[in-house]
Amino acid sequence: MPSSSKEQARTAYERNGFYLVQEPIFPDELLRRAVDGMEAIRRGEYDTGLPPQPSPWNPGDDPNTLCKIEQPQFASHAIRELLRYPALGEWAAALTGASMVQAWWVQLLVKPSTADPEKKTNIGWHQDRHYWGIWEDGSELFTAWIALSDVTEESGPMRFLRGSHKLGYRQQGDFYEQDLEAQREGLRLPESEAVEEVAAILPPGGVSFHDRLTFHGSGPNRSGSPRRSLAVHLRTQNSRPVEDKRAGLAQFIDDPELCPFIYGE
Ligand SMILES: O=C(O)CCC(=O)C(=O)O
Repeated sequence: MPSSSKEQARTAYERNGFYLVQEPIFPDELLRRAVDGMEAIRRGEYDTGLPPQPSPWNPGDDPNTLCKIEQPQFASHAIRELLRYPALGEWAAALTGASMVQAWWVQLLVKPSTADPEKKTNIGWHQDRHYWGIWEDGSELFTAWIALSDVTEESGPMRFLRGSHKLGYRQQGDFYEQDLEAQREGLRLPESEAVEEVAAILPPGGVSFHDRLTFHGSGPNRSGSPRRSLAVHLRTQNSRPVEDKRAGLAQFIDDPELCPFIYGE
């Protein structure tokens, strides 16, 4: 990427609290193997010999509910390779100006296509910071959300509230809330801040990046095929676990095989 476009991308990321890379940054063949790896994990097959971490969705669970599996890279060589693909770290560093970027936690997400609201496939409005109390306040933390299927308006794309990262930590929001409209009404954002909702429309291999304070959520998938992604939670050199403890979501950061440094180091 020429340095002038990098600078523009960084300025847009800082202004909006998210950035969409709407062209594939991974080779097709690697994407195909990563999708196969995701499906193997969903069947309980782990080619590394290691299982993922305890997860809300487990092999054999209803395929028509939201599938969320924690640390899938533990269990799949192809997913490990995808995380290490240089363009991912290069984008992460370009947007933040970081000298080091580490992938410290990953979530596999499959949102099935269903018209049944009982299946609870929505993801409620939230700021990731709400779930990341293990990190010292002010730590530079963000997410790369890798699309592994075509993410269209019909497939329940992630939606961002533009500029909401500037509102600071609001101590509101819930990943598991299903009624996004009512929840958004109740967010109690300052009236002076008109926040616009932006859908993260992405091709397979496209990536969206968002700040830990940017409100986001997603509605139902009505596309007829599953929406597949990996949410890769990242940190820069400007981050530290509380009391430097290796606990909770920060427990694996000293293991670069499982939590790779994707830029610098
Ligand atoms: O996949 C979604 O719709 C939301 C994912 C999410 O909350 C995240 O990546 O932080």
